[in-house]
Amino acid sequence: MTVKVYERILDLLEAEGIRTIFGIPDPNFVHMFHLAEERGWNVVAPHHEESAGFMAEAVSRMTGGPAVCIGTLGPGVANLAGAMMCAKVENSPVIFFGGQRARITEQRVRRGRIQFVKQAELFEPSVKYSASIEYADQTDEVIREGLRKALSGTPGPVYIEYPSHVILEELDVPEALPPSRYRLVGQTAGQDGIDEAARLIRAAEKPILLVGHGVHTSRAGESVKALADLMACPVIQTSGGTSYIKGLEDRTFPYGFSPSAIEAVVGSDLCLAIGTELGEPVHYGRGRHWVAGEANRSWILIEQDPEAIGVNRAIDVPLVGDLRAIVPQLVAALSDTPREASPDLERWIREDAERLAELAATAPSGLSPVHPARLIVEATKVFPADGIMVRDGGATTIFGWTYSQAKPHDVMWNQNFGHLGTGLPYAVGAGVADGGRRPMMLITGDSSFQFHIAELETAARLNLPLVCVVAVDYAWGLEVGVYKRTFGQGSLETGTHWSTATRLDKVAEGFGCYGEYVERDEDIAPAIKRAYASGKTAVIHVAVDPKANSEEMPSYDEFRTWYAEGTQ
Ligand SMILES: Cc1ncc(C[n+]2csc(CCOP(=O)(O)OP(=O)(O)O)c2C)c(N)n1
Repeated sequence: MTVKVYERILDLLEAEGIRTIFGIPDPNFVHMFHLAEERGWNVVAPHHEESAGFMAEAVSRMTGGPAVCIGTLGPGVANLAGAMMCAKVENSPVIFFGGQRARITEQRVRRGRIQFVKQAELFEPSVKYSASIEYADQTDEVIREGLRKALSGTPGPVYIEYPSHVILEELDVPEALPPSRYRLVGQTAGQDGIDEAARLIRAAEKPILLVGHGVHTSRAGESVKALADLMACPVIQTSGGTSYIKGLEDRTFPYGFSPSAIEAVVGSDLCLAIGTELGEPVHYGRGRHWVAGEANRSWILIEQDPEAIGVNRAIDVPLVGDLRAIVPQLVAALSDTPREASPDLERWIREDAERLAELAATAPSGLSPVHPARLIVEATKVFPADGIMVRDGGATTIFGWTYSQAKPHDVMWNQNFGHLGTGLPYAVGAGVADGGRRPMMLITGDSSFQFHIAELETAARLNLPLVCVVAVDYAWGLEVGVYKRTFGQGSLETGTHWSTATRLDKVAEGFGCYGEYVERDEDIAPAIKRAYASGKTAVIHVAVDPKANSEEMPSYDEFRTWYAEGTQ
């Protein structure tokens, strides 16, 4: 069949189940956008290309598959750069398409070319693959290589340049191939490894499951639940894996922040790690809380990238492949020999529940502006069943780790790269992936919220059921705390404060959203309920105590141990 290049690109993406594209169109992309819309795709234009990249990343987190965004030649592509680096560090398989001038223009010896920089070289270190569709008949090989690279080994972003001279070229091509014909799909582990892992699990007395970001982004919760049931053990969340698997909410404990988690880790004789890089926030699986029991503990690691095995710590049984395929193999191997839960498990569950209840009861209350700990408690108490949680901000996020009363099945948070400003675009992307069905809550610091605040218009345009709860101290609160710790109270806090005349609820109204201003504890939950009932995207401006926000972050010392300088 004869197709244009842009049409073929859509065919190839559709073969991977992609039906959503984010970006701001320009001559390079209008044909593609037009046809995508005709074919029933979600074509979503944000207000900044970086947002487009974050939105695509959120789609990939929600679907477990690749996702797509575009940037127009020159400035549009430049704006994608932050999102590309973010996707690299967050291991998100996002395909970034960049427009470009026709190659004849690029190759000329000229000064003063409009909307032109050499793009691909700028991004090469930040992506897994960078290529250009120079000739129309390269379309299949370049797009497939992009998808292959994005999804193989550790997932990550690719950059594909789409210069204007190829867009309208015609190709004579057969039907697009299904993914399994051009890349490895569902790679299982060898049976010897599975048998050895099952033997270790059966022999262990105090096993734990260490569950990371990858379990959630590959949407493997159900099979991990089956495995956790057979192992009858606690689930320890990494800081990137803070979603809760359905049915495991009560026995899932956050690494480092819950005494139950720490006790389970210290006493464990086997750790089965899934979907985690064993990075700095889990102390590479060998520092801090792991030190005590190191000599008695075996490690099984399920990992898609063979080159990651043994890098951060020694592994006894590496199971290389797709965790979506390997976890069911382990479930099958263990199904006739389920373990008995140790009496400790019941105690940890009880103690963790008591810990949460106590935090809710003791979070400082009755203050105006509100104490940030109280804000987290009040907001998360009314987090809707099966909602999607999104996080952004500095101190606000740190208060959230300790005080959150909600156990969401989906959490969007930029943990590895720590890129502020991702919250609102992540919420939009997650909402688009979900078709706007599930309610969403963004809990965010006020400065972070303003990076991409124009995406409120996008959320409102798409009618997303999103309530943004913004902790407003009119400052970059975490950095205020850094000044205080570095120079002492009363020092200059240069560059950390901004106008207290700002009203984010009114900004929201200006975008057609619902807005409320709150400054007392008891008004937080009712305002959130009214916001959901409004049927609009909403912003609750909650005035929080700047002193508490910068000085009283809980478990701050634990958080600082993530930065492993000098302790590796
Ligand atoms: C894009 C980006 N810029 C800067 C930082 C450094 N940083 C981390 S937390 C923080 C302050 C965040 O302020 P806000 O969103 O108001 O949240 P708060 O700390 O007040 O709760 C800054 C500047 C970062 N992580 N990402």
